[in-house]
Amino acid sequence: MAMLNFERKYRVRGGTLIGGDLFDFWVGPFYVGFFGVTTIFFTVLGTALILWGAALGPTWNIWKINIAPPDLEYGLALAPLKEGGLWQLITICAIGAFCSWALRQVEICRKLGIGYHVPIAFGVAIFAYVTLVVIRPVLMGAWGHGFPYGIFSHLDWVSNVGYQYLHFHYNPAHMVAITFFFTTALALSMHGGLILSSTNPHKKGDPVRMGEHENSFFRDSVGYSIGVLGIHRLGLFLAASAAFWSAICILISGPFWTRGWPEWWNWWLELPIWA
Ligand code: UQ2
Repeated sequence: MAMLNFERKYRVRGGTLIGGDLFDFWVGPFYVGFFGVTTIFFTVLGTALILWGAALGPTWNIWKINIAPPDLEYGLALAPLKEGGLWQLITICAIGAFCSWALRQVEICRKLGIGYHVPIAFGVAIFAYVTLVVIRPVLMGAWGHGFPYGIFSHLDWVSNVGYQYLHFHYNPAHMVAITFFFTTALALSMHGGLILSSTNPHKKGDPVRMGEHENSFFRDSVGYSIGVLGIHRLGLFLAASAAFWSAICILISGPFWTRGWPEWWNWWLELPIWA
């Protein structure tokens, strides 16, 4: 499996963004590259720092381990390691690993001569994470506004920050994000269902059905087919939009709106047409 014959054809030299030929090789099925090395570096260092933070106590209970950001009093300064400094270093490692991974995807795209859709899509997820732990904390003036690294602790953070704005479901960008998440699930289930159904003809031994049957199903049922390429454009748009509006909904909470989100809708009641 490690050396299918198509791999020999596509394992071409070049396309690297940095370092020339230095790390331009494969280990088993994996492309390495300069950014493969930096991914490993940040991942190993970040994981080691998480383990160190966990070892500082008070628990090894996997659900309760917590590595908290610095207190708000530290503002945007570096904090001592045991008082949020570890969180700051782990955040740097996480961003370093995520960006390295995206750039490694770019190098692979360049080798294959294909578009950059995958790294761009992954970049939206990175943007959502960076919004939570860098952009919003910087706009609010303290690293302490980042979320803590821990299973229960990050859930508590989401709940507490939500209640701070009284009722987060009234946040208009949150509404848009949720709508995109639901529509992504709808589109993906329709697509997965359609492909599996056309690949499974009723009679055993019949040839599998392709695009024309797929188009016909939706023409017959809802009067419209978006097409075999179009469904993937729609899927990428819906999923990237879900992540993008998630980032926007938390970004505007604090830096641009500090009161409860239900109150935001007063603009509707205050329209001059009601006077
Ligand atoms: C489709 C098509 C596919 C698909 C799907 C559709 C042949 C294999 C799922 C149907 C999609 C439609 C009608 C758009 C739905 C719109 C939203 C916003 C959910 O037509 O082409 O290709 O997988």
